Amino acid sequence: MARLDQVITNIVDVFLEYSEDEGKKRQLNKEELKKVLEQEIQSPELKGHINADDIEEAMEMMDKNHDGEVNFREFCRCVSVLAKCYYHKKTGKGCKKGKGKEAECASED
Ligand SMILES: [Ca+2]
Ligand SMILES: [Ca+2]
Repeated sequence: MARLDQVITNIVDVFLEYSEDEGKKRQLNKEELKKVLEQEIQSPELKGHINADDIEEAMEMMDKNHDGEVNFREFCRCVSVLAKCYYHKKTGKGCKKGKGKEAECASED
């Protein structure tokens, strides 16, 4: 598979695999989210932005509609935030903690 094929299928597969573990299917509750972060994020750079050790904060950062669980849309948004953080790190612009608890990246412009 080409690299982007892998990225896209991995995002979907990881979400489906972990979200169907318990509780509502296609929603990650706190326990499921913790497992995703522990097992599917290994790079220290990314762990610095979202960490299973502070699952309350991670959930707050990801759960945009405040229903206590992470749906696929919220999951994708977080993946893209992490990708942007990594991008800015590679290109030397750094990643700053945004307003409130939300870790955001320096904008493109
Ligand atoms: Ca679930
Ligand atoms: Ca939610």
